[in-house]
Amino acid sequence: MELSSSKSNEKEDHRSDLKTLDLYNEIISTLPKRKGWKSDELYHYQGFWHTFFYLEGLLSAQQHFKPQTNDIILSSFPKTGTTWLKALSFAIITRSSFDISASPLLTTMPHECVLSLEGALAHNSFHRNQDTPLIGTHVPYTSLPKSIIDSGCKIIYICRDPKDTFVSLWQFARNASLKGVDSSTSEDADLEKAFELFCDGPTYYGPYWDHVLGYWKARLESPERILFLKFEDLKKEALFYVKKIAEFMGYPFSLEEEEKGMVQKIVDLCSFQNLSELEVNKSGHLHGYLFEKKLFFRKGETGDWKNHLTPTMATRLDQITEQKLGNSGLTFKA
Ligand code: PAP
Repeated sequence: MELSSSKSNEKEDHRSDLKTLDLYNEIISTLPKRKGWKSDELYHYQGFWHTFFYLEGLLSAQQHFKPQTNDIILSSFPKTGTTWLKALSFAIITRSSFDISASPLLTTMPHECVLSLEGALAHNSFHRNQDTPLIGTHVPYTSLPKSIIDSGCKIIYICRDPKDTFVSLWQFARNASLKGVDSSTSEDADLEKAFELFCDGPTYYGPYWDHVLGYWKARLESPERILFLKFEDLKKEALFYVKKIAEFMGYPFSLEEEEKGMVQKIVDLCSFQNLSELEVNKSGHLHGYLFEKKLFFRKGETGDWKNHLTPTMATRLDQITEQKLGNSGLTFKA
């Protein structure tokens, strides 16, 4: 009896899931779209460009996601330090449950420790790992589910010099294409074409500058709710920022922990050198995705744009940054 009723509930759920997907398809089909630099179509929704998969997830999150009050949202534009921020935040939060030598980060990729709101979570009916309050997202501030804004849960945003962000994104897309993630031709992954699209806006979650500005403005209004970080600062002063992240999240280090070198241990555990050398991050694919995990660990440096962009390209990106962020007080000066 119990079994059959739960089976019929499952059937009901499945039917309503399918109906909802139909509805999302219908909404998405009405949106302006254009081709991205790979073969995917990008859809323009609430001022930003999205791929179908993540947009479906976003629509679902906007409709269904219910945060817990202690949730902490780790937000970023792609390739600005998401994996690093996830690793650091996860290590900070779990340090009292696991010795560093037994950290789940040694056996689980950061993206699998902290799931994505519009990715893995949305596409799995928001089934949560109750052990962690951390949720990752690339969703722009103005498109975050109202439930997240209303709940007042904390948000940590990380951004990065747009020149390095673009190069990292381009390299990732290019390498993913070469490994057969899609059948795009080399022309599709062409640097100049990718560059033009990045500058104009139609790139995953772009325009980049509007994404950053959305969180920057929100942070100016609610500094107690939003912590705004830069990849470059984290590189320069990791210890300082790890302490800052821990305090902001409500997991500050005790004096005793500091004396025992806990902050440094977390910095070391989550360093590019350490994470990129772990077998779990070197081999296999991200669970549920076609991406190889190693693609998320390329160089982990600042200033790699100098090896890829022409001076004209660099100047153009700097000019757009100046024009878009000029009055905001936010800069990416070295
Ligand atoms: P995502 O948004 O798709 O998850 P994200 O993690 O933000 O990607 O970006 C990957 C970049 O972070 C890569 O930069 P690069 O292409 O310039 O090398 C990657 O190497 C870098 N990265 C990943 N882990 C770390 C880390 N622990 N420390 C510093 N940089 C890192």
